[in-house]
Amino acid sequence: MKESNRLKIAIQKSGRLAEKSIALLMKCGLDFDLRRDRLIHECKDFPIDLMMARDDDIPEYVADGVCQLGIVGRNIVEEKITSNKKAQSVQILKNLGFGGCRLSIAVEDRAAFVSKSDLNGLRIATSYPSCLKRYLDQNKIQAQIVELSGSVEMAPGLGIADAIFDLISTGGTLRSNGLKEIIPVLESQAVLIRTENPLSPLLSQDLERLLQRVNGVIQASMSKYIMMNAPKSALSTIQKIIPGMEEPSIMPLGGDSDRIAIHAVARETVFWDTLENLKKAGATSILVLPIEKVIA
Ligand code: PRT
Ligand code: ZN
Repeated sequence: MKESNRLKIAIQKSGRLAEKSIALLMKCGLDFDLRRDRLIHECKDFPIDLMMARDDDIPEYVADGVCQLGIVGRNIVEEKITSNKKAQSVQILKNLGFGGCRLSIAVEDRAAFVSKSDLNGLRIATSYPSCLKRYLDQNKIQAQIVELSGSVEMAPGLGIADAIFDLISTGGTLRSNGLKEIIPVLESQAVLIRTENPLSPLLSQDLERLLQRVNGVIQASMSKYIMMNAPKSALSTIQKIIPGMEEPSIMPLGGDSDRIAIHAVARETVFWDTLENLKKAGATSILVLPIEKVIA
């Protein structure tokens, strides 16, 4: 395939990952004119075009080199890689921190289930037959795979399966269908994928620039800027409490030689209990601020 001098990234046209994929790219400073109902949207200020696709097609587009990049759920990538040799030429570059879910095995609430071996002889409904087959083979379980394209959670109620292997996020769908999760098999979230085909030096350079921005946006979304006042003697305790803290800035507080101001970047989520522990250690006026961009 003839290589253009612009990158192309495939994202889901509509569905659970669509909005967040666009939001991520926009946070990376890419600006698209999305008003018209088109398949391809040109980015105005970066040499990249957006290709709108069904999520199931994205790994193949990237493997074929139709697009060099794609954003899709890890669940889809794993299914395509296990079922289709061609799709193996796709590389996962990065977890993107949204679209979190898991592929799990679930059975009816009333089913007695003690261990994996209880799956032997059951009919398991799924839209992910290759991932399920891999799991069953790896665990030497003999079960029948019932392939369905949707509404998998209804299969036990309809009497066409004894168990299901499907995506779960909150578990609400399972509960409302009288099912319970018994074995989580694969954790998934949206991932950035690239083709393994070599890129021209120009495209490689653009890809590097884009990746640096994606890393910056993801790091910023996980990081917080924390400011507080505290007794000097509490500094080492406070350093242990803040998750993923880098070297803090320490400043004297006017009029009080025993107290200092501490400013620090926490590289992980800051929960309420962290703030409560800081307060217990003597910190006051604690402020936690979002960080918009990070560049190392
Ligand atoms: O049209 P297209 O083919 O592009 O989209 P699609 O309809 O196949 O996919 P879509 O938009 O439903 O999902 C896209 C991706 O979102 C999936 O491939 C996952 O990577 C991710 N994702 C995250 C989910 C869920 N969470 C999720 N909960 N995909 C589906 N679900 C479904 C699940 O199948 C089940 O029916 O939601 C139900 C369970 O949800 P809970 O919250 O009740 O447990
Ligand atoms: Zn789909």
